[in-house]
Amino acid sequence: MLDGETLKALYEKHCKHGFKYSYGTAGFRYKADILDTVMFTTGVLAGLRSLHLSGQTVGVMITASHNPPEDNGVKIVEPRGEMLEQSWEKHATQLANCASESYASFATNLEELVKTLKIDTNRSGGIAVARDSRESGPRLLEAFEAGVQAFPTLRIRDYGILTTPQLHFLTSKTNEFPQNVEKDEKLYYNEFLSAWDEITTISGIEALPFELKIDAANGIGGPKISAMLSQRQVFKNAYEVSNADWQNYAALNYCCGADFVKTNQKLPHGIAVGETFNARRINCSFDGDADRIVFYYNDPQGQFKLLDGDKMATLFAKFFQQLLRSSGLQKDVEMGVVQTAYANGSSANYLEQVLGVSVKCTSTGVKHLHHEAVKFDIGIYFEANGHGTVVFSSKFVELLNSKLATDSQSSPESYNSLKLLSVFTRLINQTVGDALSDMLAVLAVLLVLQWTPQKWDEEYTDLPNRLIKVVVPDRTLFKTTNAERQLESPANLQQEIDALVSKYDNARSFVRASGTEDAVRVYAEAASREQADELAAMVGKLVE
Ligand code: 16G
Ligand code: ZN
Repeated sequence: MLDGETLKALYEKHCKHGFKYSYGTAGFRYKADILDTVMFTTGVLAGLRSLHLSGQTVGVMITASHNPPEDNGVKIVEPRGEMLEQSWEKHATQLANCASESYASFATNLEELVKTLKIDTNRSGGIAVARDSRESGPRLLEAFEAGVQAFPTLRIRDYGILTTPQLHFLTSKTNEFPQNVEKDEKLYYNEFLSAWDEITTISGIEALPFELKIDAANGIGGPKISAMLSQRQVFKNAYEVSNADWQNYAALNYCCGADFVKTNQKLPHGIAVGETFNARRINCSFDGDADRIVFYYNDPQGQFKLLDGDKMATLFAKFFQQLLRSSGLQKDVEMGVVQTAYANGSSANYLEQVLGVSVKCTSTGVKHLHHEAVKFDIGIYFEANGHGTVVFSSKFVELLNSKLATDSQSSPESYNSLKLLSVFTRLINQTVGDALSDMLAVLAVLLVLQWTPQKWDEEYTDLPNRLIKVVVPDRTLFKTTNAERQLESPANLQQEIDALVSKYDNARSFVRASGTEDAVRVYAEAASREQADELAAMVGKLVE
């Protein structure tokens, strides 16, 4: 470990005083100009984490996702690509707050951590770091790297600008693959494109039978999706990337991107609707760091129709259920869908009543959903906002492989289904929700089923819903229970909400404090658009 004098000099160069930080739903996220201290301590903490995990490489992503351009943030990724182990979040928060107080306080806290976590600071370890396209990224990276220098035995690999899921993927491959395999973007593209190639072979297509429009939120997903799709002839002339101006910092997430489309339930800037209805036209929006995606189309009446995370979860559930049946595996494999309170009531109803699939509800944030999803053999998890993926248990993958090895004599239908299931375990980025891989997976399902976006949408009809944001003096007063569906405090507020909800048809509403913004969110759904809007507004008034 670095001597005190040198560490202090680095601290003084990068740290400022007087702020209070908290490692929230997706790491630290604030206005970029107050983040230097946090970046420095996150460098130290990521180093500690790697040393604690016997020197395995830990990932770090500098991003504020769908937030406005002046924000930034940072999150730590576990060696296998998952979110930081929950018990370490408090260490991250504490170290940042001590550093924000004084060097002495920071140094004492660091010493305590090393001691209580029994960390051997002389061993070697590794950090893989990347950032999204924000202007503040390079400055914050510098503060982060200064923090990592606290442990001179650590190697840093700086990947430059990546999407968040690319960083998760490369972190996990760094630990999984031998040293002589180059862990770079090529590895990432090859992984998903080679699975995609099998889909095109199985479906026998030479050209994508969709007109695909991609809104890249003026973020890093734009150049990355182009780099990916341009490698395959099948996409030639079939897609167009809009809002791809990732070097125009101010344009990031502005009037475009997955969050804008989901929240406003309308087309983003830069995506126009054709004059005439085209059943094969499909649009999608990424968020700024390309870990979320939502799809949408305009129906024959010209009406905007959203295909969000719930629609993706239900599409995958239906598809995998069919494949499990036709391959004779449905009795051996447990499939489930994990959602949050934001999932549309109709989607849960469709999954449980129509498909007969088990549904679990967790708190918001990928780490909660992922944790529940890995309990299934096929765990499908999506937040309504488009953040999600599918995870497959190793037991399931082994079963598939052994069936594929022995079942080639069985019916062609069953063998084909086994093959498709196997391809999907490779087409989907299991480490985390990934706009690029999710996009390919959704297109693949539509191709195999020969469905149009409208056909996909017709499986069930969303209940009209409204999400609003209410700024309150102290959002920490809002404490929830039952996977955020009910309030515990402030006292009596839940009863008042329940009383309101009972006045509307088929209605539901809940309130929770945001983990990424200083505000409280109110969600309401009901039988009609007017009722949903009115209910959201009424509950919003109660909360104010
Ligand atoms: C973060 C979460 C996202 C969640 C959102 C909720 C991760 C990687 N990201 O962006 O999943 O939907 O927070 O934001 O977990 P909110 O707490 O402000 O509503
Ligand atoms: Zn994101």
